[in-house]
Amino acid sequence: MRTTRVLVATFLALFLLVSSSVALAEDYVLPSLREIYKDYFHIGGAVSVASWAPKTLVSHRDLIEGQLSSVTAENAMKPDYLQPREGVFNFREADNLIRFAKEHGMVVRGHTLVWHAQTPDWFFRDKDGKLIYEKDEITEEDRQLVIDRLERHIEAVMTHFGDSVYAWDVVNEAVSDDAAYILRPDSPWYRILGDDFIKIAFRKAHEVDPDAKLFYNDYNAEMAYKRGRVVALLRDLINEGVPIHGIGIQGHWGVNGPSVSEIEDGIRLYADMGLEIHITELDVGMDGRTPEEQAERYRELFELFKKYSYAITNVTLWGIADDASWRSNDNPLLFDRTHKPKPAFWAVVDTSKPWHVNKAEYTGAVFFKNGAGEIVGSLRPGEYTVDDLGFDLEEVSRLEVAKGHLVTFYESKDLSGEVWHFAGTSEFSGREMADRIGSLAIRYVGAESITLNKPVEASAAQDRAHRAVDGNPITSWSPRENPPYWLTVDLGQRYLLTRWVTRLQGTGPLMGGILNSPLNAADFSLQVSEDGDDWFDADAVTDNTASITDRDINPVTARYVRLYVSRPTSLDFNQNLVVHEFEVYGLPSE
Ligand code: 9MR
Repeated sequence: MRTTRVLVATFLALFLLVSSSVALAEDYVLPSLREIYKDYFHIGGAVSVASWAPKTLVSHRDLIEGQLSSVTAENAMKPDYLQPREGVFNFREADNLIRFAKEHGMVVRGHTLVWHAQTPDWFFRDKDGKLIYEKDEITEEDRQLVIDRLERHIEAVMTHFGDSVYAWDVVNEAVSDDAAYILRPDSPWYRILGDDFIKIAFRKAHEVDPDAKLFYNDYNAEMAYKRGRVVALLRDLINEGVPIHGIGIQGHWGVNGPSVSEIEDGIRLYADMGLEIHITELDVGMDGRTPEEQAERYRELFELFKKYSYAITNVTLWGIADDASWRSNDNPLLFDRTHKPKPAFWAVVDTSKPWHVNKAEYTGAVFFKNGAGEIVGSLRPGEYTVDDLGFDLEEVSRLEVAKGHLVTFYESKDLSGEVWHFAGTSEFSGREMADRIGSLAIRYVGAESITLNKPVEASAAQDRAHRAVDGNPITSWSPRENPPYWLTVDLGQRYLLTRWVTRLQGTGPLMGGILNSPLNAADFSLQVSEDGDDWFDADAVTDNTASITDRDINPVTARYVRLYVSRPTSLDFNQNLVVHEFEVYGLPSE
């Protein structure tokens, strides 16, 4: 109880601080990740400038300018683009990017000098035009020819760009996915030069530009199945005095994996070797999950990156918006196809709060609409008197309150007297109310469920009932006989309830986190009570198949809440209910 009071006091104090700077939110300015992360690391993005790819430098320019402090050419600095034929260089598109970066005070990561892919054949042909790596016998002359080309490419490219490129992926993706080999055996570089090509490349790069930061870049470099081989390679290079400064962890991930702890183990490993770390190609595919789940995943990842920001100095996304991503079908980026910020973007804006709270602080937490459904006004969290709303309350006939928020109207101008609470979407008669309202407050209700670890009582499977409120998405309460089933939580004091969430069978490890399933609870309600005896429905869900339900309710005061399940699945013959979490959100009520 005491903790709750303290929390509420802290919340109110923060709230008052925020409210002094609130304004009408309609004209919101998109926050800039570059600014938000400037004390942690560069925020980068892969940009396409190559003539055969959609040019995001043009089509996504506003976002690139607004969000990034680092850019990487998605294709235009790869060997096939820069030197399509021996001695014929094409720097034009890359130079455009460099010019753009200079104009905007951004750094440039160079990607990539040596790779098995996107490298033209001529690098590997002997003087008779035969592919050297296909020959039965590779002569010393063949090897020397390839080494010369490798070195000449590095020299020409790095000399051309000079200090305009601050870090280079010198070698890309050389390590094998197969435990039988350290290095990928199918790479033409490896087939001709063996292990040597990596050392030769780094030494040459350092010779050409001793100030450039030189990186080894790879996918899955953080993952347990592969990182042992990457570490072995890097150790070898370091022990031999090869100039290498950092590891590029690409970060082509998904909502389902790899786990944050696996990534953290990888990051720690490289940080402990004294290497600088760049996350070079971050994108997080949906894996069939919801945008909210993708947001939560991005939030966790950026929290992790901040924790290791002593070693991580650049976090580059592999693109800007989902319409121009190499994994476009999996919508892996922070902006959607129409270039609007996604929940994932808002999650990254401040990793200490849920995405929807960050969003509401910028775009508005309450939208006031008229009879035609047009927005009359919108307000950020804060306190207001009716006189300084900037719009006419009488025109309003509908309220839309952002998830997790509560708007309270007060009779008098100093937030006192009779009160009216609203959450979610509600009808609101501005014409009737305008005369009765003096002030209003818009609050964020809190990130923590008020059922968390509170005492529970269940109709069945009592010994496991606490698992529905333990905050652990893996464990569950799972009664199997004689529905209806119910689970009561004693909140310990009265709360004003605004929202409830259920995480059902489909969210669990056995179901692999799917969106919908007939095995999810079908008919159930949130019941509330002041005394634990008289109950009524605060909200009811019917014919549900969703794995997660997340619902705003008309604010209601209660000391006890109950999840009441009348149909445990959509299948008549199946009575098995699985509830991983039963969450309720609200503010302590006096
Ligand atoms: O995003 C790049 C895509 O436009 C190219 O068609 C592709 C060709 O290989 O390369 C993509 O970028 C890759 C990067 O250079 C290295 N790591 C994996 C990236 C995604 O495939």
